Amino acid sequence: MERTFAIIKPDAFAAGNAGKILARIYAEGFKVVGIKKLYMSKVEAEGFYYVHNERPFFGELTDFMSSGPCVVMTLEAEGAILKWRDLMGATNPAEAAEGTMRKEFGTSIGENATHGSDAPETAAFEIPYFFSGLELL
Ligand code: 3AN
Repeated sequence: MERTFAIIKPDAFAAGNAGKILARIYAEGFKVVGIKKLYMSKVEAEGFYYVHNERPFFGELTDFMSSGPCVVMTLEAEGAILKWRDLMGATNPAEAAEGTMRKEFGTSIGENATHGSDAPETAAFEIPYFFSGLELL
């Protein structure tokens, strides 16, 4: 079993799509090991996305992620990292496949509804950034 880290981003939460996204997560067979709503500060968003801090969209990305509440999750499944990346779809909703979360709920490359860890090392940083061991029992 593998764990990954997922976010229902502020755009999807504000649009009332958190329930639909969570329903798909369960329908695809993930176990939701940890889940909570939070309202990230700018500094917390900058810490989370520090690997992108040289990218031109870093300011826009961290403004957006701290613009409203989101839902953070730790998901478990066989091959959870790739499985959740597949269910999310391409970063740009315009290029995402039919039936994916970003196709259904994303509106732009920045406001793309969901986040997911892209590798085991990323998940190993992202999960404990938001969840303590006790929250993942
Ligand atoms: P992914 O989330 O699919 O792994 P990354 O790692 O390339 O995509 O980018 C991280 C996040 O930064 C994306 N989820 C997206 O919200 C945002 N992002 C990526 N490219 C752009 C861009 N050109 N303009 C604005 N935001 C972007």
